[in-house]
Amino acid sequence: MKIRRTVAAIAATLLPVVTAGTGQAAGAAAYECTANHMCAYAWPGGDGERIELLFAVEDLGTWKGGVLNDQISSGWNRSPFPFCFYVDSQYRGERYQSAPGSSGWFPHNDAYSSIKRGSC
Ligand SMILES: [Ca+2]
Repeated sequence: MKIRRTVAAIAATLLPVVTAGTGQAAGAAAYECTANHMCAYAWPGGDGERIELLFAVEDLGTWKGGVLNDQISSGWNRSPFPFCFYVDSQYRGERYQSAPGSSGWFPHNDAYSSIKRGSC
């Protein structure tokens, strides 16, 4: 009896760990990005609405009803090229260059309106 109680206690202890593991799996889904693309996300940490680019978008206001216009907070550049993010459409305004292979938080949070492959 004493042994069975111990096993039950361990099982109860492990249960929250399993739940946490499920949470980690959801976290691992963040930063989804097709190889060789520049991916940008609405939320920090590579989560939320995502755009995957090979070259450019001149006005995020016209992409998917503007769902990512002035919304991008993070990205993952899986391409071999730098990408330039602009706070205004038509590749104007303040800018941020995402280096090949880099990922993480972007400055100008919730401001980007156009993106183009190449150095800023
Ligand atoms: Ca903007």
